[in-house]
Amino acid sequence: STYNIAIVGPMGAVGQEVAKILIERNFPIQSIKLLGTSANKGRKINFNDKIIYTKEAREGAFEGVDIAFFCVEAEISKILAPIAISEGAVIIDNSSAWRTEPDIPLIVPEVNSESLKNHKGLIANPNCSTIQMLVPLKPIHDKYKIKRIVVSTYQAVSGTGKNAIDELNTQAKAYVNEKEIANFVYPYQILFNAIPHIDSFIENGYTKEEMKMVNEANKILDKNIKVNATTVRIPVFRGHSESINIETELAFEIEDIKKLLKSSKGIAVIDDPKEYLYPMPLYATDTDDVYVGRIRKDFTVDNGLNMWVVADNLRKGAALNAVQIAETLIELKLL
Ligand code: 11C
Repeated sequence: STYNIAIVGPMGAVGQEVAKILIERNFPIQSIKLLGTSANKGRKINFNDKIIYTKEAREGAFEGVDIAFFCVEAEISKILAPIAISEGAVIIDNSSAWRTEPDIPLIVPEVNSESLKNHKGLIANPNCSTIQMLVPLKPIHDKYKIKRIVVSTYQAVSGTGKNAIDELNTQAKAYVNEKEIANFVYPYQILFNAIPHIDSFIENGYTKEEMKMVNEANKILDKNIKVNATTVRIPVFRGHSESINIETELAFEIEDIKKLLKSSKGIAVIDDPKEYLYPMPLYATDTDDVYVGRIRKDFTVDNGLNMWVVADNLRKGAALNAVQIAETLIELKLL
């Protein structure tokens, strides 16, 4: 069968990527609605070589919609989600609005698709940096039981959105043309810089982005794993990178970890440092896999492991994972 789809926020970085991925993967679409703000009503958007006019996301817009991909800010999701659910749509929400609600499933299909059962019309898509961390950690946790995770991220500006992509572009052009470099989106120039500040700071000294990695990993993978995160913005357009250090309960051999990762879904191991082979964001851009490399022992503790993990934050980190959730809902007959 085919489905009536809506994309809410079709002009944003994630919304556009959802549209692209639905077409690429030949998603069984009966009809498509593109829903935006009232200011963006009536805009022409090309979808699979057809012109679609955007409509306003408001009461009545979700009638007849089977699956709604929400690609909007958390505050907007809070307002629109109850409307869409009451009109019968199943929402896959990319924002942070609903992720920590206990009875809302937070899903990475390779990790916890069984939690989709008993959904109540809304499924939350995790934060990009959480998704790419958990895909390779899941098979390791199943076999060796992870006790603790220490992760540091190197995150692309597209995680912030279109305005930040524009800001890095503009700053690069200003530099080349020897003009003054202005910043609006980030508190400092991002070009040639690294800013250890993603989302806002909270009382405990961490940022919300860091706490998302902690809370979401505990909800999705295992509540008993201790997680410590530092998240940093770097001047890369697309592709988040992560240095991940873990300690496991059981002893492992590095070769077994590599074999395990190579045989797991959604992962590509690129790990031959002598040949200069390791994952990098420039080459992960526009691809689907989570890339893992620099796999090596941490000799400072028992059963310690280091890895370098890279993925396209707009694809596996957001739009692709959302579309895979929809595919899993169909496969498990949960619509
Ligand atoms: C970033 N991880 O890279 C953020 C973007 O909670 O969905 C995603 C924010 C979220 O800035």
